[in-house]
Amino acid sequence: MKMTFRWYGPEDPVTLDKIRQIPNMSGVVTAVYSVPVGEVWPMEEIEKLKKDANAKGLEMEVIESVPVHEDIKLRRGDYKRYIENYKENIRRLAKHGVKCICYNFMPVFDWTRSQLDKELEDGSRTLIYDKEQVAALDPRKLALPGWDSSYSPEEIKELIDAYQAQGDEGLWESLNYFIQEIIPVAIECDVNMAIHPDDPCWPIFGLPRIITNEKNLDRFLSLYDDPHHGLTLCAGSLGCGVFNNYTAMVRKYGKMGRIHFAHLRNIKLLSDESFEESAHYSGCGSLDMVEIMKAYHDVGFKGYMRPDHGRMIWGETGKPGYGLYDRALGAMYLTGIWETLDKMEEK
Ligand code: DNO
Repeated sequence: MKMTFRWYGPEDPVTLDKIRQIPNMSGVVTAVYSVPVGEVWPMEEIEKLKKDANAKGLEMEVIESVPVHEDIKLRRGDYKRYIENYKENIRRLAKHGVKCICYNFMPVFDWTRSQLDKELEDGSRTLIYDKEQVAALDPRKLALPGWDSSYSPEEIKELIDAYQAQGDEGLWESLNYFIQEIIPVAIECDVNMAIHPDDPCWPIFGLPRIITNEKNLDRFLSLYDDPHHGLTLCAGSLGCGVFNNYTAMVRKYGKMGRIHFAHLRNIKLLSDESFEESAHYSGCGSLDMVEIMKAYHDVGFKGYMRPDHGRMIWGETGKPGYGLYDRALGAMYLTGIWETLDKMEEK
């Protein structure tokens, strides 16, 4: 296992100097943010990110994400050109030593929450998903960190209509088309493609969402029989569905060698389809982190891991979910569990 940390590039207030001081940190997970979704990433920008990270003793072997243009997910418009661009990005990243690319296939909206600063009992602030609050939101006017904010409300409305017309099976067909095109390039470049599950793992705003549960992950993996076609197994995204057993998924897909990237965070399930993001420690949430880490350890997980969203603690402000302190605590907690498992195995 290689512990990594998400870094939003030179603009990120969580600097490389801070990240490198977290014990056991092997590298950063980053991306080129200056290029519109779908376009080719300039070589100089990839190179600069890598140079900056390497200069601080950090690797840049994981990219999160190379986003997939909506035209690809809808198989319309310029999708063929965008797929060619995507292949070129895989090649360029591989040239710079990237080994794993995370992406998702969520229509229009990436991860979704209804509130980004809910105060918890201990005074920390966190992200929550409340079913009722979400139902009251107008998706045309929503914007969350990490989303492509280049669409106008009218364009979002049009996109939502197009996805509803396409439906689940249409989205599967688009995904299959995309996978058949890009995986051969990933194989050639020896880059592991790791799809991120839909977050949360159920349909929102009437949009199809398909990377949500074990049955669909099985179906996804069966699209291409090669280990370069794999998963980012995100504990928070899959774990918020009561129908998912995250630990069992780690064991199953880990044994198959299909998990390339692990996102670990804890969530507290509040009711059906409502949850808050808690501290990583098992005692704070609904997921048992020791059981999860043990499953990764038992399957001999050699991929990348990162602490996922943290709360805002100690007065920190910044990008919701991506402050320094709570994620650093999470990284150390996970590293501590892993070290214990290693040592117990030696005995
Ligand atoms: C949220 C992240 C997601 C993730 C993408 C991967 O914090 O986990 O935005 O990066 O879905 O493509």
